[in-house]
Amino acid sequence: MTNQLISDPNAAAIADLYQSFLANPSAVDPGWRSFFGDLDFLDGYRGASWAPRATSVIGDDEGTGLSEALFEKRDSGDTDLDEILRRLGKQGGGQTSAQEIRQATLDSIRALMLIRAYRVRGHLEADLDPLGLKPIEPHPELDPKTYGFTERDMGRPIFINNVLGLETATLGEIMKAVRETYCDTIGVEYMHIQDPAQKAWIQERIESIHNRTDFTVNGKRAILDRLTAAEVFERFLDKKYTGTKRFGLDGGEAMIPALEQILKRGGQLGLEEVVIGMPHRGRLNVLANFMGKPYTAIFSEFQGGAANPEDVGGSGDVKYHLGTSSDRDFDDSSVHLSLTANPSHLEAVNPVVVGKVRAKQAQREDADRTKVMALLMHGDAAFAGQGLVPETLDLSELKGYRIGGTIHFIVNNQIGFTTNPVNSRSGPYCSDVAKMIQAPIFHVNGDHPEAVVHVARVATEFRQTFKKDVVIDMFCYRRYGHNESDEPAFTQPLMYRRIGEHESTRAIYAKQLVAENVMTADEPEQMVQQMTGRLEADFQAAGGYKVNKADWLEGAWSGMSAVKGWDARRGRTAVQMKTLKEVGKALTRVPEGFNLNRKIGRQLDTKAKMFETGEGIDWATAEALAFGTLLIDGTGVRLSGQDCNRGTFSQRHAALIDQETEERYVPLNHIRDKQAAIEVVDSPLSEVAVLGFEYGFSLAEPRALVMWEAQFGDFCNGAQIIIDQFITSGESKWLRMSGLVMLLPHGYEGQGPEHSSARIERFLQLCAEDNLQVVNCSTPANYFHVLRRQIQREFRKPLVIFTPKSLLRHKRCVSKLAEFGPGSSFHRVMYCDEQPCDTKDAKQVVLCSGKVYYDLQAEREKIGANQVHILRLEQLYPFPADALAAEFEKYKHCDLVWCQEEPRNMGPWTFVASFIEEIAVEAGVKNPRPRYAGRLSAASPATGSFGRHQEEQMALVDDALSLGKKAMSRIAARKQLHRAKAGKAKPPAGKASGKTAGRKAAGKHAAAE
Ligand SMILES: Cc1ncc(C[n+]2csc(CCOP(=O)(O)OP(=O)(O)O)c2C)c(N)n1
Ligand SMILES: [Mg+2]
Repeated sequence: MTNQLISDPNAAAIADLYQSFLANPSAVDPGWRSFFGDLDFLDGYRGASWAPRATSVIGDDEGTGLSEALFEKRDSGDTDLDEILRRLGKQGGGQTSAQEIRQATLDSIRALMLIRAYRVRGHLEADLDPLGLKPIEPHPELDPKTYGFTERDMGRPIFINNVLGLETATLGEIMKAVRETYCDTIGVEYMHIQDPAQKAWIQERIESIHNRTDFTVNGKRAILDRLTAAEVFERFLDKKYTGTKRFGLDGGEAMIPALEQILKRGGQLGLEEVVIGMPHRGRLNVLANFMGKPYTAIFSEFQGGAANPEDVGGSGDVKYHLGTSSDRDFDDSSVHLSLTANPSHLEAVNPVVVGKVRAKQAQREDADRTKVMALLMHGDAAFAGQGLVPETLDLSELKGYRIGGTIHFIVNNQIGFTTNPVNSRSGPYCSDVAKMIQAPIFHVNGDHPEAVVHVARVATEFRQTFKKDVVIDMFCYRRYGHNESDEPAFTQPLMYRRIGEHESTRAIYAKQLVAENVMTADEPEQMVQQMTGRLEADFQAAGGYKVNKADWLEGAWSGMSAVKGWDARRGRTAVQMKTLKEVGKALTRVPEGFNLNRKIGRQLDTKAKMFETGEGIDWATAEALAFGTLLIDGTGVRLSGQDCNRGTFSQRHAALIDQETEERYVPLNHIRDKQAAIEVVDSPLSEVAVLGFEYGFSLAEPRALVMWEAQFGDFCNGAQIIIDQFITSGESKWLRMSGLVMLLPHGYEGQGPEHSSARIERFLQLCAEDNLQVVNCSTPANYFHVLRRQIQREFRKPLVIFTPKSLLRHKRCVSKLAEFGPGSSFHRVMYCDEQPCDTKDAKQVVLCSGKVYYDLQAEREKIGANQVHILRLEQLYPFPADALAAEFEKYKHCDLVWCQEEPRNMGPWTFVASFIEEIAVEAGVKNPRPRYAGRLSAASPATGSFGRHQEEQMALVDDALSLGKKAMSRIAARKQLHRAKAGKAKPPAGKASGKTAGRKAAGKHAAAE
């Protein structure tokens, strides 16, 4: 059915039809049924309340059907009916005819359809673009004619049952109300929200006041004051540092009074802290005019001054990436602000901010999430284009990640560098993606600062009321090029001609205030002079500005200190046996009446035995011991990742599930009465947003063990921006420590190219200046210690752990309980407890890391390669030079081999080779250059064929255990492979020959080149 039907000359019949529909929907034909059914607002009025209301809300269940209401009134003989009918145009009272009721019903249906259309699509005719680049196209659904109204109908009162706050209104009045509310300088999108209370709240909030706030004189002056500060600051920078990049806010100045409003209104509604994330655009302005960073500090940075004292080190960052924090006081409240440092990568900071907020809410015991809020600013092109935006939005309502809503502020300058909106998004608005979480969206014209401040106020109230994300999309323009040295007319000549002729927001608003007699004609200019004078004075002072205190290790971080030296840094990780057993008990205890899965029950029995005998502690139990012992010490533990409660390999079972009720029981939260809590969160299927969130959490909470686990390690490249731009470089760039742990399942087990490698080589390539810790533990006990070590020192460093898959259930990959107990610690280098021969009789030392150790050990036993000793590098970075040097003392007479499962261009080889050689040279090892034994260089990390995998694995283990072989270069190995392919030679080790690799390698001289 289309709207034309309602304008049919015989449309009065529709009213009859509607009566029939109300009485019995199936009495009308399906087309009409669906038409009336779509009028959900009419459905909403069924009921019996005739009481006056402030405003009726479409979709509200309490109202009365229009025609029913009219009939009810007539039948009840209610005297008010005469009054209504009089207003509806019937003169003289008397019994109302069916014809009149029909006409009134039809008018009402048409009017309500029209009002609804404005609520849904009014934004399409709103005056949003300050530049007026495109004419506003009339939308047919917003035209009264579409509903059968004509000019003649403008003055007739129509019964609208308190919709728009009016019982009856003429079409003229209705049009005025809906156009002011929905088509002025604010366009609202909210009818996609399914929650009736949220929808109703917005409707009432904006319709009752025609979507505008009447600001007081003081309010108006305050808005102009903030606009003046914003504009003059940019102009001043432009004059003093012409051509220097500052990514000015020019054209979007109304953001500054809007942010001010968010804080002020937020403070009144209980807000104590705001964590901010924002891109380059207008950042200096936000720092100076919103966060209160001293102008002198900013000028000093423009003049080449450092943002931190020299002695704290670090590489620093450009000024429009730096974070800062401050306190702002309003009336009776004080709000703490912290702007999160961010990289160039647009939108990458979003999940980091959200994670920080989550941690801070816990610290402030902000159970209803009113005290701490995230405020994210965005560019239009970035918000529409970057995948991190929806991935982060997706976290907003999830139990393990929610923060009670973020306010998003888009500086929609209608351009992204040189890209026009038509090339940067498919949908009509840059904000469309936010509809996926049913966030309300307020589009607003940035040249109307009162409207911008008004929507900031409504958005803040919405967030504080419903604890949900909300979006402000401020249409504005960018007065200059992308940065101040770009020429925008190369690519957008017409737009920039228009901008060139366009007065600034401040100037326009100043004129308005003068016209409204809020101030005298020369006051705006006096405000400009005053601001310029202040900046000039601070500019003069900037030369002598010295940062005397580094902005770090404050607040939650106080008591922490910078790391000194490269020694073992073991921390005290050993735990009393009594405590270990206490945790063990909790791990195997289930509440009375809990319906445990039978297989899990058997696993718990096995676990109980481990603690009884003190033997055979497996990987998952060691991990649980690390968590449990930290919890007892009062350290919170948080782990999130895909399916991480169960564990990808069904090894963890952090939560037990009742088989009848699906209730969850987390044994580690029931160790003893007073303990910290563990939160294990099954994450959505995102890497980058979830890792960013956990990184953010770790920035704000140094005293919890915070971990992210990849489903398989190779998926972590989906989060590469967070790894490269934050985790590995954040401390150096921004002096921000993080103790985040990444658990990355890794290991060659024949599962194909995508489930074998967590790309050890990439992490090692990122290692420098003590920025990361990279470990590949081979025993449960060492894993336990490295997890605990993360909390037991006074500094924090991100920790990357390559975690095992098959070793989770490997008979030999177990530890004794004593290895967790008094006297134990993390080992960076490990040798075998039982060596097959005396060190003096050894001929070869095979160095390796991780799972391949067990393959080497088994094969060595099998073939009796007793003159081969094996050393495991448990920590790859910081490279354990001192520990390895101590080991080499005993093996100076031996050949050195590096064995790995990964192809030669991957895994640790290229990283460790030179370290090993340098240390061996220093230690006086006779032949210090290690020989490579592993897979040949490869484009794909692993083969897809299980058979070929096994052959390769056997070949590389054989190769490592073979004595006296000469090292083979990559080129030589490649040549040999080519010859083998041509049938002229044996393939080199690490490449399957096509038949099972030989077992007689040990002690023999395998063919080299
Ligand atoms: C992930 C990412 N890709 C590319 C860039 C390069 N870049 C910097 S600003 C910009 C345009 C951003 O446009 P918009 O989001 O509209 O912000 P505006 O500069 O207009 O305020 C681009 C493409 C970047 N910084 N980050
Ligand atoms: Mg833009």
